[in-house]
Amino acid sequence: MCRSCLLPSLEQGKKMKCKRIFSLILTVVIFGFLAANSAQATAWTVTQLSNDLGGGPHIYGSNVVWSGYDGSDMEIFLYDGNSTTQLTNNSYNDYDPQVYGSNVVWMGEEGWSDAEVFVYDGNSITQLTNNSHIEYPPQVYGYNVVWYGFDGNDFEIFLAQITGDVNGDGWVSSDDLTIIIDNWGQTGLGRGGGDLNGNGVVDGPDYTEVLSNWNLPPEPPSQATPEPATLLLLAFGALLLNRRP
Ligand SMILES: [Ca+2]
Ligand SMILES: [Ca+2]
Ligand SMILES: [Ca+2]
Ligand SMILES: [Ca+2]
Repeated sequence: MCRSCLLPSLEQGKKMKCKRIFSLILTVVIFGFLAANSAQATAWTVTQLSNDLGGGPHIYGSNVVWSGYDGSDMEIFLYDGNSTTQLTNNSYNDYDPQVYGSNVVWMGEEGWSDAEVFVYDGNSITQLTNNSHIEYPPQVYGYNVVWYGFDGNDFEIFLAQITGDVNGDGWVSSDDLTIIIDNWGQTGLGRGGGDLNGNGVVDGPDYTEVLSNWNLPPEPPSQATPEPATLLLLAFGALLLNRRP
């Protein structure tokens, strides 16, 4: 074969060799970079959430709560990962917030010797205590709120739960009614088994407690209208009420 015929294949061979060398160098560089980064500490980004003398922060997931000054007294603020909402707007100090999901609890100070427990359930605020005694900052887990307060004689532990909410999901609905009907007449099951009033048996007062708090707080729109199955449950429950254990 003539020399001029061999030249194109020699050039192609050189190009292939260059490509292999370049790929090898690139691989070494990438692995070197990854290895160097894996040895570094995790990077953190700091964001200033408050601009109001914020104090006492607490976090659950991306939800952050704190007590901040509004120009006259302390208020409770909630940051949901995107924006900040001021939950309280009153003339006394609100402080020591805790958050679980969208539920927030805190203390509201009515005076130096008196404070009350408040809860925000994602929709509205409820005052859980109303007395002339001191209470200490509450804790929240799901729809259970607990705190330490004076009962008139000494200090005790108090627990608040949504009235009529058997399964503790924050809504009083057909799910709660189903548990009561399924366990009707049984004893020793506790609140989660349907004995809401704590008299030891799943009975009429428990059923009545669910009905009298039906859809409180309001259920999601998709569940707000009673379905035929729910209406059947209600009718069945009414029958049970006529033959209490
Ligand atoms: Ca306030
Ligand atoms: Ca009080
Ligand atoms: Ca429920
Ligand atoms: Ca009962």
